[in-house]
Amino acid sequence: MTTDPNPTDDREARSDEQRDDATETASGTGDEAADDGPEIVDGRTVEHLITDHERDIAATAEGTDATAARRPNLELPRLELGRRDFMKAGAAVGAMTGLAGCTSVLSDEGNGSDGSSGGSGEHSVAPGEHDEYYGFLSGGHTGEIRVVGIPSMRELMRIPVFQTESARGFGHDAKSSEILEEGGGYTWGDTHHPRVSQTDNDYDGRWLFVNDKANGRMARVDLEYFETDAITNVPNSQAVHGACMQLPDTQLVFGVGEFRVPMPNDGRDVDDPDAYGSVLTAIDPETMDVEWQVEVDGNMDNGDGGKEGRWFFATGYNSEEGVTQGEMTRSDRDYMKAFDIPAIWDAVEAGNYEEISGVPVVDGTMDSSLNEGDRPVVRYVPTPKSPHGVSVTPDGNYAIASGKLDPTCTVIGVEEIAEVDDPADAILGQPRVGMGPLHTAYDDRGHAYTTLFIDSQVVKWDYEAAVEADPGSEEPIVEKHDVHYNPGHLIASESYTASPQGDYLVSLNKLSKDRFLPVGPIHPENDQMFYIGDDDAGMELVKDKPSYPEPHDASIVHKDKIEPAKTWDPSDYDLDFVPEGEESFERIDDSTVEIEMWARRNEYAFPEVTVREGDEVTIRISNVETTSDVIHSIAIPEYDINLALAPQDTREVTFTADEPGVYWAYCAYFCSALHLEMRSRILVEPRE
Ligand code: CUK
Ligand code: CUA
Repeated sequence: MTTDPNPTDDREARSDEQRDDATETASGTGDEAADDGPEIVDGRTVEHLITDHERDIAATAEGTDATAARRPNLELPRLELGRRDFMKAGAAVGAMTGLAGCTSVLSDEGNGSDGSSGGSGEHSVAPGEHDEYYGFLSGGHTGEIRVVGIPSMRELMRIPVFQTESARGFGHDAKSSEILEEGGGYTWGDTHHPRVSQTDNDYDGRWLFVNDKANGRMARVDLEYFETDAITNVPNSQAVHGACMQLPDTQLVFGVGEFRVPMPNDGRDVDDPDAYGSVLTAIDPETMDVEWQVEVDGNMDNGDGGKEGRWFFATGYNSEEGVTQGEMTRSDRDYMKAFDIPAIWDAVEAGNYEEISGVPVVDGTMDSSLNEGDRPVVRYVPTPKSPHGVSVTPDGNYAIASGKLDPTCTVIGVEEIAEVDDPADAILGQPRVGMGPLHTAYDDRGHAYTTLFIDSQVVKWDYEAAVEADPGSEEPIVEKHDVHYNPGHLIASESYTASPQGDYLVSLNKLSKDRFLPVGPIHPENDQMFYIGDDDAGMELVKDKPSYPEPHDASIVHKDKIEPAKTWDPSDYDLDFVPEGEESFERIDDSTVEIEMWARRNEYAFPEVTVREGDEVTIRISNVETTSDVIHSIAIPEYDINLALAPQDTREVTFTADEPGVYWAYCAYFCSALHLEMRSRILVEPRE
């Protein structure tokens, strides 16, 4: 594999079409430069960034002109993209046809030995073999978490979090229904940032926390049972976006508020945007109670915790505090906020807060009195235009923010942030990495990997070199590699800990376009895995995995750090187990029935149950199997219920039998040869 060590100069003059072209002609001329491309070469302005991106998309779609003509104009200041712009873009693409893309892509995809589509060889996992890592991917607006094995990228499990889900019975039994109900009673969520709890800056495998951007919530998944066990509905906040913990020991879980809203949002100030606010929320990981919030200026976006426990960093956009896109992107400068956690606790303990919706809210806005003096609660670090991702380097020395609408990353010194008078002086480096930098992950050798949304690439760079180099320098760049296409997050194995493994990197690409068989106008996304363990050979694209919409972030945890249960331990459950022989049917009163029963291969305790129309029926049911993987369920037709029952698990459900008739309750898990016969007749007798 021949990786061009310095492929940066002609980067901005590229397009997806050109890349596709290069992919097809695997023997392409990889070394030729594309110097005199179209005028789109220097993209420090929003206009250029958006034009570039829209051009890429338009050029790749079939029938460029028609597509472009249907595309709505973008409302950006001084910018209106119309048909003419896309015609221009089409011409630019034409001019570039035949120019080669990244040479490493040519060799990866062209040599056939370790092709990107299916995966084979060294980084594949043979049938029956286990993966090295768990990957926990957020499911975006499906509201779930997906568990994949890495490096195979096989999907191992899905964990419903914010949505009801029948296969696992989530939102069907009393306990999980109550979790969803107490979490606000919504039917969906938008999970973005799954983070696994840590002890001493390493994964402890206890919990996974994930945000709900849609309805402003934070959930906790128990990683013994791989099941959601708590949802906190965060007050004073819409869109809990960034999610992370206070390290090194998961002392607090942080939710980063994005959309600014009135606080409380109860009808006051509806059309007075100046009175809206955005808060950082601190949640106790054990109780999942909100401890405090800090109000800040501007929108916030993503967050990450320092390794030492003092600082929490959150990027932000819309320092303009506008309510339209034009207003939000007017300024060239936004802020990364550095929250001084002990200073915030001091303020809370000293009573320096306002209680809103039952939560202490500390004023961390720029003009707050708590930000005067030598121990401000929030330090505002000026960063270029709408920074998006932020992540702290494994050594804990730097917080790196990705520019989004600016082609740089900003390297902020964590020690320096505590010492400098002017927070701007904590900026130690600002390499120019490429167009549309969104998120950054790390290996164990001092490299940062940043997704470039607009360039459709991952750039590998050296963060110590970035501190040495002049601002705007491209020298720290080690390598760039194409991805397909438009990556959001990327994640490297154990990159969020103090000791990344440095072997695998997954780029979560928003668009898959032509990479898979077409499946209608809603395309899958494309999660691409790289092997990054060989710095001499460069990044090696190993796998494409189509992905249901839509993962944002992920955490990759070594398998030895997770200890899932094989069966339920009844003592972990707050219901009493129902052993064989102790089943019961009890009529409590004229309209209340309580049933305790069990399930095993291939029967339920009761082959039939008779109740009366209008009865409130409670069924508690245990799966008495002790053999792992013998799962039963009890599906109760007409009453919209399916309880999944892992071995030794007990679940309960209450429903009103308001429809007279005969209903066959059945087991929906194929559990044995007599699975189809595993049924119980529910007779609902009409009342006179
Ligand atoms: S955000 Cu989605 S790509 Cu919610 Cu972390 Cu950047
Ligand atoms: Cu039990 Cu099928």
